[in-house]
Amino acid sequence: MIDVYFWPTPNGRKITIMLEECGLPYKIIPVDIGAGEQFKPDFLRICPNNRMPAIIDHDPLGGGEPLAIFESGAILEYLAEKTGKFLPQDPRGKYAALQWVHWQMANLGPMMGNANHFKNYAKNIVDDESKLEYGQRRFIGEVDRLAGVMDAQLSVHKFLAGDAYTIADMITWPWAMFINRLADVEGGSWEEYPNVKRWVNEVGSRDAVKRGQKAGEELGKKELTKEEEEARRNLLFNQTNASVRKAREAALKG
Ligand SMILES: N[C@@H](CCC(=O)N[C@@H](CS)C(=O)NCC(=O)O)C(=O)O
Repeated sequence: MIDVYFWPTPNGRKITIMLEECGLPYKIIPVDIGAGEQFKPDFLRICPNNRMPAIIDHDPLGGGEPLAIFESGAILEYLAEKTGKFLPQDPRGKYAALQWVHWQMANLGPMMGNANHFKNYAKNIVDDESKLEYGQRRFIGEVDRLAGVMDAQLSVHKFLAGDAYTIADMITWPWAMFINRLADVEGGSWEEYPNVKRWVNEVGSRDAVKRGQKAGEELGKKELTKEEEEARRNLLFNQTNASVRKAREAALKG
């Protein structure tokens, strides 16, 4: 059994999609990131970065004690190695996929996260919206560029790593499915990225992807009051070493 420390966000869904694709049994352990559960000592002992997702595999590859892993890219690589699925074994095929896994982790995810922040959240935080203009331009421009990079790749290949569906597609899809809404200032158009659109629909039509996307969705559906929303913003968008030190020290004491 694999415990998945999870909240229904794009990074969380990468893991449920892969587990569904592999048919591995798993149990969702909710980590309500808006309520601060990512700072609980039990979670920090698994994930020192206070971010979900993370997993504990109770029947790990190589045997022995349960194995804890954080960072979605490392988790997907591990699950691919454990099952022998969705990551080719030959060096060319393997690195064709892994380069896109790292591209998603280092580029698409962080840039879309920041574009989303500046476009949709930051206006509730700053006193003067004109202060957001540079951040919006910078991150929306980067998302547009990255969507173009993906589109070029998908104009000559069926999937990101070539002919085969791999963890590169699973790690990228939960973000790329809404890239049209973040890649331009108006938002909403797929016109510039027809090949990404084709691939989003194709990957999204897989039964395992649909199940992985739906898993745990009820967790994020609670209606919040204005005060609760503000408290969540304060918690999520004001983190520093000093603000998280106490939680980290408590976790280390164990
Ligand atoms: N690079 C990490 C990113 C994880 C991440 O940013 N998770 C967010 C939710 S999507 C989180 O846990 N946020 C909690 C917080 O900001 O305190 C991964 O891919 O696993």
